[in-house]
Amino acid sequence: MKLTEQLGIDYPIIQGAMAQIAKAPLVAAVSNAGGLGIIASGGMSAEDLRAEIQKTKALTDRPFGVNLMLMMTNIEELTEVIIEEGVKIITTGAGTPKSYMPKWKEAGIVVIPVVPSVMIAKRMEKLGADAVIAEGTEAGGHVGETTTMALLPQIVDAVSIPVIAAGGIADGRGMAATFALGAKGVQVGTRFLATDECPVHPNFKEAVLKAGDRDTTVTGRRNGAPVRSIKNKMIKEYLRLEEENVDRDTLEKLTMGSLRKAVLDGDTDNGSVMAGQITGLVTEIKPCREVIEEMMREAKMVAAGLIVE
Ligand code: TUI
Repeated sequence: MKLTEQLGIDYPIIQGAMAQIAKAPLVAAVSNAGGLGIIASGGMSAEDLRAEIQKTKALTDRPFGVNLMLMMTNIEELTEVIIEEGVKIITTGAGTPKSYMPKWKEAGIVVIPVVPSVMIAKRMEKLGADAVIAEGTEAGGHVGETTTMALLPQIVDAVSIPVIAAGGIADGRGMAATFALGAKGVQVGTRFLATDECPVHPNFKEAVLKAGDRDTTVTGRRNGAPVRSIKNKMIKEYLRLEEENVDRDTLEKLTMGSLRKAVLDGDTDNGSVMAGQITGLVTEIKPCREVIEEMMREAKMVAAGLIVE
């Protein structure tokens, strides 16, 4: 079965689950445009998630999914809400969904883990994942080490389930490139930050529009939770402290609540402005429908016009 049929969507474009940002307005806009919107449940309580699912349902009749950030401690409760509300698609990130998988599969949910390596992709296939999202280190937020260009074909060769590409894709050229490497779909985050419907502070959108190809960096490699974001005052301070080998607590204090600062308050100097390396390509705010339709049109044109000689 084609991925789009399996997910009940028109186009194989999935919106990346961006914590604090990927809520009803963005999720419904992506799903209404024929892609797959995903609610980011990271940081939400079960009641928060239920409210967000119900808001989304009020805005769209199309399928949408929920992402579970596996570092969270309330996965069981979030799972109950997902099943009760009849959401049929789960993506996971930042860990292994091993212990939850049987329950999700029993509930008839399509499970699509985000994976940063071949080993984890194979493990997810064995556990019964319906597809995997191969996310390269170009992506924003919590990332692995390998680039999309290198990771994707290796995962495509290693598993028999569909592979969705993520990290570094913001237009039809990028989409076509990942399909050339064997992807059956793309997950896109950064491009959807700069959309009319994205409920992030305008300063955050402005930071994404302004940032160039070298303006993101990864912090936290040392403590095992590497995160890519746009360089700013806070990140420079973090890197300086990391260099000085300060203890974990000091670093944690600096980043505590930093995503909220950027997303809700628009404090792009002291907040965490998570975005991928492709941010340099994003220079205009558009409606989600336009992003999706342009991406499909361009990907088809690029793929049809490829000449290798
Ligand atoms: O999860 C993401 N990206 C994220 S989560 C997030 S929220 C956050 N906020 C502050 C600090 C840290 C996180 C922001 N961005 N992407 C998916 C992803 N999953 N990337 C890497 C992984 C991953 C890592 C290890 C998936 C599986 C895995 O398994 C390890 C194991 O236990 O086998």
